[in-house]
Amino acid sequence: MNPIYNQILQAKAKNEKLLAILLDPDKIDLDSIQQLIEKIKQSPATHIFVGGSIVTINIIDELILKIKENCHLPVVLFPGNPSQISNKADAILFLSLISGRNSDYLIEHQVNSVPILNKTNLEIIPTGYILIESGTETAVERVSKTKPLDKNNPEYILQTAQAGEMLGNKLIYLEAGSGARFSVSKEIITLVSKNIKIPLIVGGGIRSLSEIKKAYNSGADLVVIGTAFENDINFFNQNL
Ligand code: 1GP
Repeated sequence: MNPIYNQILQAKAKNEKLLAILLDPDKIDLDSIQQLIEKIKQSPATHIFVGGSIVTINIIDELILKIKENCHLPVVLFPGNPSQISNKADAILFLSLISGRNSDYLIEHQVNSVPILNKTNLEIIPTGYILIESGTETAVERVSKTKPLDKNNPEYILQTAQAGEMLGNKLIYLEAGSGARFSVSKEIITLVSKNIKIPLIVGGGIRSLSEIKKAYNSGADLVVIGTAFENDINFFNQNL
């Protein structure tokens, strides 16, 4: 039961770091998907996340089927709203935007997605999603109409993460936002990772292999890379 989450827990216990490549269906050209998948297979990625804040073209099912035909990595949905749920994936990060105070993203979308989820076999991984200020307004902020947490108040960020853990979330995701100017600082990652027991995901604005390493060394269990790989499919050609 819960194979994907258990694999994340086992990796954390062994201090093996995980890497997810985030594919935003809006930015994928299905005609060149083969080449993209080959690059993912050559990369150190352990997971593929699929989703985005605004997905306008509904190609999620098709995209996941193409990935599954060619690659064995687990596909995990990272949905911006219930329309992005696909039963072709393996699991879903069941996100609650606990940094915000917009009830739609705290509980409403989750309630609305239950009838859809009940028709799937997706592994559901409850995830406390925390948006942190990163220099400019990001899509998550715009779409969710919530304010990110102040990066200069790490104690409050930690308190939010701990509340997420106490509520029963299985993962905490520290998010600077896609294409963020500043990724989550090593001080914040260190503070949160040392003071929660559940695995920690970090993403947003990570653009170099040294930044990935920095996040790992600070205590991130899984790092998410979206924009950097979108902009350059040879991003992982160097060794981690
Ligand atoms: C966004 O954390 C992810 O939700 C990835 O961000 O696109 O900046 O890598 P980037």
